[in-house]
This record gives sequence, structure tokens and C-alpha cells, in this order.
Amino acid sequence: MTFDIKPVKTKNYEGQKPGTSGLRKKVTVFQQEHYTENFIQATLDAVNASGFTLVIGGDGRYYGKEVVQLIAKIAAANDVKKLIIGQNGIMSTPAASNMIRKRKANGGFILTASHNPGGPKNDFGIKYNIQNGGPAPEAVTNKIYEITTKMTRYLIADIPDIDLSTIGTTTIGEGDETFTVEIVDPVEDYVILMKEIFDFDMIKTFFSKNKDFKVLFNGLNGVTGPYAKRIFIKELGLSEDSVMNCVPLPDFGGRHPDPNLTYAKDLVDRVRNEKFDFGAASDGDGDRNMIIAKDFFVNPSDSVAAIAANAGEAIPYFKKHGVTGLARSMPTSAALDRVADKQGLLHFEVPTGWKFFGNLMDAGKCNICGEESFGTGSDHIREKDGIWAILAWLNIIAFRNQKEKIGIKDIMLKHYSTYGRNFFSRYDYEEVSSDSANKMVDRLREIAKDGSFVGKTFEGYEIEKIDDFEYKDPIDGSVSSHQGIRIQFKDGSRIVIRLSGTGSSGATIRMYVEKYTNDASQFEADTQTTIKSIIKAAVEISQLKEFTGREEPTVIT
Ligand code: G16
Repeated sequence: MTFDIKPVKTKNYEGQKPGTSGLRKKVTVFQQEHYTENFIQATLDAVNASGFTLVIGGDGRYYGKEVVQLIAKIAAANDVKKLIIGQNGIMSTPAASNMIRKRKANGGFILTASHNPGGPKNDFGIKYNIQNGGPAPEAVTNKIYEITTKMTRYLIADIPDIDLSTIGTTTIGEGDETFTVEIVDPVEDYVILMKEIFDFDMIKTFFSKNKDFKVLFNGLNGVTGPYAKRIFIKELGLSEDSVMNCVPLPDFGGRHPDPNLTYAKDLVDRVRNEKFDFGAASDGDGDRNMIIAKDFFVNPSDSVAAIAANAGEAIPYFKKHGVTGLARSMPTSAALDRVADKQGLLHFEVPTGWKFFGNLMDAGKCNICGEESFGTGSDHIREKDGIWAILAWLNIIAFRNQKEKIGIKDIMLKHYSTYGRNFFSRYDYEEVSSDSANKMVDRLREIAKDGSFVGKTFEGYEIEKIDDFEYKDPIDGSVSSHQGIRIQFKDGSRIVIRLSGTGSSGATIRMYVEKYTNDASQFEADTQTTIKSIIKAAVEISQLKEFTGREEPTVIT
């Protein structure tokens, strides 16, 4: 070994338990002495990283570059053989998933707090992904957490800081005892993958023949800017003004990089006022997406259903590989199940968290999956993928327009006429005190257990069943309990209540409601008007106001 390795004495920090998708905390928490080092060491120990090749991606947020340097020094000290790092520490979450798979790496770190704001006073996050390119399953994250509770030391190598700005390979050490760092273009391999999946020629021809089809993409100053410019402008021929906020910034320009109707309001306003046919946004790390048109907002639960319904015909990747199964997270509406039923496909309902799709995909049981939280993706990688979802929509539109002039709204109305419409909305109550949120959910769990609310009627809706969702993974048999309270009504409508696992302070209560109709006269009804009385019932049943003092949600999607 030609570099020194030093053990550093440390102490335990509480609360290093990864949530829905990695460890997310305020930057100031990560900046505490040894805090980040502990978590990196615990992760490397949990996966026995000796001899590993690891990919490092990140959304470019504040504190990311410092953490890349720490990972390099701790990885070298723990006998990791090679790191593949996105230039300047930037690589979107889907691109990192692809890189792990393509380069047959053993796993990787992704430095992101996703859609949470960035900057010195905001959030940072570290997530570990395994060999299949997907987020570490609970067995691994629980092990990491367990190790963080018993930390006495971490190892650090005395190597110089890595030059993250220059593409190329550097090897430190000699003979068998080497540590190699490769800095890669984070966009190139991802673009190659997208070109294998979608019909770029067809989309390009559609754009050039329909110059009046106006597109606007909002990168929210997250990681997708360079990917969007390369794909939408260079490859597909759209004009420069088809993209906005496409420079990745460490604080996302002070915005909340979450593609929804509230936080991507600048996109929503422009799409509606300037009459764009296709509007889209992605989040901080590029795994979420929102699809909107001048006259229609595509709810994420509907988006995955529409993609699944059209994929086999319109998208080359699915024409070639076929579609075997579909999966959604439990709170996501059942629109996807209806497609699976009609097309004779397998379908699965998993807890919230993309990690739960990994086993199903690896086993070839599911190809397309999605979540209400603006996540859509397929088995091309093991993460949800914002740009993929946008390209899927563009590919479907280009394909359908070969026969007739048809836009987003027409495609969705046709979809509803075949499958019916699942009206869906999510109410978020952010930064509620953890104590009151937990008490509220504990009470609901009691009600679910004793069955005392079954048969009761709220706002005209009679409760048929209440339970606390538990998932048994059909592949490895692992069980995940307490994944959310499901309140099922007799008419098929549903309420789900759960606490978010991605916040960095306090608690966020998520309340999801769903109502189905196959009455064509209702397909264009306003969602909020349609679900108003179920929301009232949800607030009443949960006693949300009494527990939290909150009158209104922070965000409605
Ligand atoms: C993560 C997970 C998703 C999950 C979302 C919201 O997304 O990967 O599977 O749906 O969080 O989770 P929660 O409701 O617990 O806040 P991301 O985009 O934040 O990585």
C-alpha cells in the first residue's frame, strides 16, 4: 500500500436511520464532526465493500463535492478498488442507476435529498444503491443503521483531493494495492440508453412536422438541465427556449425542486398562459416528473397507467421485450390495476419507496411501475426516471399522431373511456410536530385493529374495511409492516393516511384520496370538487385538526 490509512476515533450519532430513500437531514446535521464519515463507514461495513467498484452520483446540491471527497478517502481506506464519479460530482439518480448496471459495479452512493430544497441551511442526503442499480432494500438499510449505533472508529486514507472537473482515470498506489478513480461524463451513457428505448427519429419527425406543437421543460435548476438540453434540443431538435431553469445550482436557485403544481408553479403558469401543448418538469436528482398541458394536468397515477396502456404498441423497448407486469405503490390510485386487468398482465401493490419494485423487476415480474409521488419508470434501470417518463409521453404522442392529431388531453380522455377514471388527490401537511403526527397515526392503528369504525358512515361514505398495510415481498418473503392506514369505503372510494419518510425535520402527514367513476359525463369533472366530501371524511375520521391544529394542507397535488 502506498498511502497511509488512519483510524479516527468517533462517537455515535442518533437518528442515522435511512428513510424512504436514504438518509436525509439538514446540511448542518451532516456537517457535524464525524457525522457524515460515520454514515459512509457504516454503509461500507454493512455491504462488505472490500474489493468493490462503486459509482458516485449526485444532484449537485450544496455540500455534495465535500462529501464526494470524504467518500473517496474512506473508500480507499476500506479497500474499495474503484470509484466511477460523475464529472463535478453530478450524475442524476437514474443515470447513476444505469451506470451501476452498465459498468457492472457493486453499488454506489447517490448524494441527494431529491426534491427537498438545497443550500447551507437546507437539506442534504446520502443514499446507497446496490448491484442491480436500485436503492438498498430494508435488510441493508437496517444493517447500516444498526452499525451507526455502535460506531467507535472510521478509517481514512491519506490521499489527495480528487480533481472532479476533469474526465479521465487516475490510479493511486501500486500493484494489487491500488485505488482507481474514473471521472465520467454523466450524460453520455444515459443518452445512449434512452436512444435504445425510444424512437428518437419518430419523435424528431413529429416535432419537425408539427412546428405548432409547443413544448416547455422546467429543470428546476436540478440535475436534469444538461440531460434535457442534450436530449430535447440537440437530439430531438427543439428550440433553445423549450427549456427553462436548466442550469444545475447548489441551492436550486432558492426553489423547492419538486415537480408538482405548487412548487413548479412557474411552469404551470407559463404552460397555461402561453398555451403549451406539452409541459414537463423533473426534480432535484432527476427521478421525478410532472406532465401537464395547457388544458390538462396528468395526475401521476394516471400517467403511469396511460404509459402502460400504450407502451406495448408505441415504445420500441416494450415492443421488443413485451410487458409482463405492472406495479404501483399502495397509495397510488388503482388506475394502473385496471390496465393490468384489461390487458391480462400481472400487477403488484407495494409500500411507498422505489426500492420495493427492485425484486419484482429482477424476477421479470414487472416492467412498468409508478407512484403517486410523481415517480414513473420501468425495468430499464432500478430507479424511477423523470426524463424517461417525459420521453415515454413524447413517444406515445408521436406514435398516435401518425394517424390523427391528438394531444395529452385527448389521450387521457380516450384512456378514461376504456378504463374509467380514478380521481386522485394527495393532501400534505408538512412540518407537523412528530409527536402529534405519531399520536394521530397510533389512534388510527387502534381503530384498524379493533374494527370499531367498520360500518360507520362519514359524509355519506360507509366504511367497509380499515387496515394498516403490510407487504410480503413475493420474491424474498421479507415483510414490511405499518406502511399506511387504508380506509376502504363501500362504493370503492378510498383514503390512505401515512407519514412521509423523506422529510428532514418534524413530520409530514400524507392523506391520499381516490374515487372511481365509469360515468363518461364525469370524466372531465374537477378533481377537487369530486373528492371534496371524501377529504372532509378523511379529516373527520383521522381527527387531523384536533391532533395537529392544522386547518389546511401545505401542498395539494
Ligand atoms: C422517494 C422514494 C419514492 C417515494 C417518495 C415519497 O422519492 O423513492 O418511492 O414515493 O420518496 O416518499 P414519502 O411519501 O415517504 O415522502 P424521492 O424522489 O424523494 O427519492
